[in-house]
Parts: sequence; structure tokens; C-alpha cells
Amino acid sequence: MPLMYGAQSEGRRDDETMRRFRHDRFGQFIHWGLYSIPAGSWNGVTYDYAAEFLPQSAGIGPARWAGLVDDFAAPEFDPEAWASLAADLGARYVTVTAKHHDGFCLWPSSLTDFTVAATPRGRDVIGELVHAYTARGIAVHLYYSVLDWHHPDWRYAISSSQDEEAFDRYLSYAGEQLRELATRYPNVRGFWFDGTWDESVKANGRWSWEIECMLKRLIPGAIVNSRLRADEHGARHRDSNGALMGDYFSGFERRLPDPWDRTVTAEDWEACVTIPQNSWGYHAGAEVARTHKHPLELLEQLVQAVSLGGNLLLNFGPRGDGSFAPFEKDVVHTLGAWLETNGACIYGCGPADGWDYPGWGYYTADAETGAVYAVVTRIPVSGAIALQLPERTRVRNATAVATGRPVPFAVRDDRTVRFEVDRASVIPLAFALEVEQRDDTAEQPEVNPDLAGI
Ligand code: H79
Repeated sequence: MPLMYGAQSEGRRDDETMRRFRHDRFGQFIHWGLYSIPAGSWNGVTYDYAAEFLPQSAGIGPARWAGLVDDFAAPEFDPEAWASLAADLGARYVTVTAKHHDGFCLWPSSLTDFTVAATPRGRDVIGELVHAYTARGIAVHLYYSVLDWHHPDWRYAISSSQDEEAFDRYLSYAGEQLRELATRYPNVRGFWFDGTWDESVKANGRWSWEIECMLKRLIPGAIVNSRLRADEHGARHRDSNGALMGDYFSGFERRLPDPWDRTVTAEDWEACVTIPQNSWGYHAGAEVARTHKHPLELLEQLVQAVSLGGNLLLNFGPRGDGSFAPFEKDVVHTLGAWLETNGACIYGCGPADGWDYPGWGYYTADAETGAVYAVVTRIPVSGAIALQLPERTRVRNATAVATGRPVPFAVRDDRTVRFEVDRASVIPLAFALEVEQRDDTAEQPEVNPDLAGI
């Protein structure tokens, strides 16, 4: 059907900015704001739900919540240290919350007083971070919540003409803030929208279309997630014709696509995940701490995402004082050390066509070099790994990615090679396979002309 505010382009973007985003594969998400200070507790009561939802969990009105600006001193906040942590993690880009649902802005917006400028810390957190990350070659995306609990004109739904006028004012406010962000920080590579699921936003597909146009005009090549978008019929992420809106699908939140679901490889996508079960902002509660994922589980999620042609955005929630909790530093060390020696199977890689999902882990492939990577995340008790080769291929050579050493393997039959792995290893073992086409025309059964065409 003809659409005015559907997808702005057909198929994948293939410009340099998008290729780099796709190549980067691993990003760090940063949730930092006023919610990082109470960290899930209010008046002595701990609420196990997400720390950034504390105003809702504890029933704190916007005016009381805004009182937290006086506590935002962040003595430990050091943009250089944050950038160095992102680099140690192996993240190639960082997505930072410029404004979350509570409406508090980490940059000194001229459109509201509810910003970092009103805090004892003052200055411009977003500006300082953009500078520090960019200086290290780490690209920055800005997270912006359209949902806003602080702004008096926000509406969940439009049920009167007053609502409509109020919400129009709100959308102009948000649009001006986005123009401000894109103008102040022209080096950012993209925008990550959230809080767009309410009826009021779905009824304003045109606004989301215009915002996408504006951001791309102000920052040529800017990358926008699908979550910003709705079309004129209220279809989200994908328009009423099924075409992806924005530049990549951002609907995988706290979950990854099923490892068997190869259909996801048709689009660019990014999954965002938390270290605790369900908190993006820093949560100091003991129950939440018990749900922290093991760094190796996160590493497996990264490999899984890449094997399906997606990016992984791994969330960190710095504490209110600007420091990172020890459990997050653990994640940085484990993932960073692994990526340092095994990054070849992640950066620049995507799905390995023709290689079926194996029980012991994942395959990734580097389309540029043609290398196929076997990444073993679940070592069988036997220590034996069997690779099912795609038809008419042969493994010429296998090496361990971390050491570059050759790995002996046995050809079992036409389609299977086997090798032994170190059963004591706890970290994923990545192997680079040099694969060649097998010229076995001679072995091909002749086509019976009587059967041709059946
Ligand atoms: O910033 C982090 C969270 O604070 C934020 N998104 C991540 C990146 C977030 N906001 N809300 N939620 C997560 C959960 C909200 C889920 C719901 Fe819904 C929104 C339930 C009903 C409306 C999603 C959309 C599920 C159904 C519709």
C-alpha cells in the first residue's frame, strides 16, 4: 500500500557509516542519571524492579524526584576513565542515555531547567563523554527517551483536543531537543530512541518520520534505530508493508533471536542486554545482584549475536558517584581479554552461510577474508568437536584464533571434520577455518535427462 511515513529506504544501508556500525558488532550501553543515586531504594525500602523505574515502583512524583538534582555531584565521574573502560571492554561504540524516561538531561539543554547544569556537578556530561570516546576512536550514539515523566505535556494517549494540543507541544519540545543534540554534538554517529510504544506516539508516525529526516540532514550518515519509528497507521519498527523503518531493528531487548532463526540475518539488528536480570540503571539491591549474569554468558550472547548478523549492546549502569561497580569491571576484564586475542571472530564478522547451528557453539564468518570461525562455547565431555561442512566444501587448514597455532583435524567423511579441544578450557575457544570449494564434478552423479525438471 502507498505510505507517506513508512520506511525511508529499501533494503540495507551500505554507506561507510553503516558499514562501520555493522563491522563494530559490540557496543557498550550506558544508563546513567538521577536514578543511579537511589539505586533501587527509597526511604529504606528496596524495590527489586529496574532502578530507572524507581519513580513508578515507589510512587515518587516528578517534583520529589527532581529534588535529586541536588545530589548529583558525581565526584568520581571521569570521562577519560569511562572511555578507557569502554576500550578495555573491546566496545567499538557506546550508546549513552542523554535523557531517560524521567526527563532528566545529561546535557545543559536550553529547553528545560531539568538538566545536569542544575546539579552540583554542572557542566555537560554528554559533551565531555562525546569528546573522550571520540578521542579514542569509539563512536557515540545518544539514547533519547520520547516517553517523559517530567514534562507536563506528555500524554500516554490522546483523548481530547486539549491532550492533542499538549502532546503537540511535547513533540515540538522533543524535536527541538533532538535538533539541539545533533547541532551541539555533530560527531555522534547515531540516535537510539526508546519509550515510543504509547498510543500517543503511535498516533504521530509523521513526527517520527520528520525526526529521522532532520537528524540525517543535520548529521549526514546518522544511524537511527527502528524503535523511533511508526508509520501513519501506527505500525512500529516495520511499516504497514513490512519494510524496516530506521536503519536497524532494535526490538530485541534483554533477549536474543533464537539461534536457529536465520531469517533475522536479512536485516541489520542490534540486541541490548543487561548484566542483572532486569535493571539498566545501577541497582544496589542484594536480590538484583544475585541475578547478575556470568561474564561468560555475556560473551556467549555476543558470539550468538554475531553468528546471526547482529550487534550486541551490553549495558553498564555506573553508580551515582560516577564509578563502576566491581561486577562490571569483572565483565570488562573477561570480555576485553577474550576479545583482545579472539576479536577476529567478532569484529567485521557475520553469519557463516551454509554452516548450520552446531550444538557446541556458533559459526561466524568474515565476508572480506572468507574465513569461517568455529566458536566453541559448550565443550562436550568427550572433547571432540564435529563440524558439518556445507556441501562441496573442504577445510584446508584450521588454526586457534588466540594463538595462531595450527589445529590438527581429522576428515571423517565427506561432510564432517573432527578435532579435539581442551576440555579444561572455560572460555570460548575460537578456531579459524580456511575453507575451499571442493571441485567434485567427477563425483557428481550424472543428471538423468528423463528426470530433469521434476
Ligand atoms: O532503557 C531501558 C529500559 O529502562 C527501557 N528500555 C531499556 C533500553 C524500558 N522502558 N520500559 N521498559 C524497558 C519495559 C517496558 C515494557 C513495556 Fe511494553 C512497555 C510493557 C508495556 C509497554 C514492550 C512494549 C512490551 C509491550 C510493549
